Amino acid sequence: KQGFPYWIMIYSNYVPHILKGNLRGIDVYEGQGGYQQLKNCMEMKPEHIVDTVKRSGLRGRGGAGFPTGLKWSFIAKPEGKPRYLACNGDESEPGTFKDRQIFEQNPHLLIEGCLIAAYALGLTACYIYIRGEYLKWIKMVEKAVAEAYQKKYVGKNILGSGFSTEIIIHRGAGAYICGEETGLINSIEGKRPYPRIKPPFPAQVGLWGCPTIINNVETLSNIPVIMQLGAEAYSKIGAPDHPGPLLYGISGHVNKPGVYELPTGMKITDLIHDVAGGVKDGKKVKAVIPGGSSMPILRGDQLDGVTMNTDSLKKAGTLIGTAGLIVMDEDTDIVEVVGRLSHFYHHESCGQCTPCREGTGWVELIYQKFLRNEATKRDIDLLLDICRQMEGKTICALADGAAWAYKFSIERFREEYEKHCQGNELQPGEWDYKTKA
Ligand code: L3W
Ligand code: SF4
Repeated sequence: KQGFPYWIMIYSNYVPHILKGNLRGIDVYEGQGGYQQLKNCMEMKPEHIVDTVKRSGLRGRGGAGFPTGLKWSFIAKPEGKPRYLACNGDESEPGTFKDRQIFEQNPHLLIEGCLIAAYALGLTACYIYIRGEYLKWIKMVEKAVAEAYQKKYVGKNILGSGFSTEIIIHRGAGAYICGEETGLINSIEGKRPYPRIKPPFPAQVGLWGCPTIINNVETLSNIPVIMQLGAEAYSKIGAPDHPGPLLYGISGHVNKPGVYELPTGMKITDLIHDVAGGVKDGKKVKAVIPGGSSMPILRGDQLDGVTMNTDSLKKAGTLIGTAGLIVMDEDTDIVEVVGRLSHFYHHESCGQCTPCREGTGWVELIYQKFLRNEATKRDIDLLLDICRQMEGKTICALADGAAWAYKFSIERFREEYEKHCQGNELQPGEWDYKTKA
């Protein structure tokens, strides 16, 4: 909202596709050509839709950046079993707040995306899973779904096509782990949201043992856009390795925090200085986390020329995640920031895997020691060792994301950790981790 007139001034040649202003009411949405793509798709062969999404180059917007068309093509089609869609709107990653803009401004775009996916993949029902704290947005989406039912876009024999599917809204209850796709499946099934071991992937064995496609809210909202523009035109928006419109959520020490829709591949420095109005009080950037708290942190002096797409971010040593940029100014205490995150990961760990359950708790205690200025340099290496024990050794990516937050902040800001150790020498007999390991 805050950024809308601002970026349009700078990037006047970019026409928004997703956040086009308030299209909440179905009449307004239809007035702008809404649900036309669903009608067109129902005249097409389902395989053609899957192929179009594949050729568009769309990658998942929920964190992993997995190619959407490829995921759709993995769906198993066992005889006699229904297939489902689960739309992941359990937006909970620190620094990520873009899906709620879609719920608020353009919920019918998401619903149309779900319905096109349902038709293309022959799905019996679509579950839209929304985090419990988003009560205001849940009500908005509920209203939009009721409108879509009334107009016969959802339900039995949609628009007389013979195709039927249902949309069910499911509320979360406040746990981050419900956003992990298999935790989300368990949650919808009414179970404790413990992530499941993969494989089998949900596309083979998902809700109630049936094939289930799980896509993020923003990913599904891109589907009508692809069908309207065509795969070729869509693939030319933004960076070729990661094309399309992207919702950048910019927070932290910037003058104009907010959600901005722009093409992928924007320079991080342009996003901070032009789009988000620069750093508060003219200060310098010390650090940026580019895609939600689980993605590796970058130093301010690493940002030159880095753009928001898979290849460029990989080269810089990080990932795009949810494109939620957390900007930190020169006065930020990185140890304090990561210490705060250590509390988050410990609190949100579901506790199934020992390295995650014990590791996140142990790490939080060590950060508390740093923040009391009681840590020694040995604790820095101890943190790195715990990260090694956590990473790649658990059922889901929560432990990896946590380990990355600690590990990369040490690798890239070791001097900040050492500052918290000043004056605290190793006691005689205390094991010097670095020299003995
Ligand atoms: C069938 C195969 N399907 C992969 C599917 C898989 C999933 C997708 C990506 O984590 C990210 C993570 C976190 N047959 C398949 C297959 N798939 N191979 O492709 O899979 P994966 O494992 O790379 O990622 P993931 O487990 O889904 C998601 C990051 O998100 N993150 C952010 C979370 C926060 C939000 C939010 O608030 N909106 O999303 C948290 O850590 O780092 O990279 O669908 O089934 N052979
Ligand atoms: Fe649970 Fe952590 Fe294991 Fe994920 S890694 S399943 S959150 S204990």
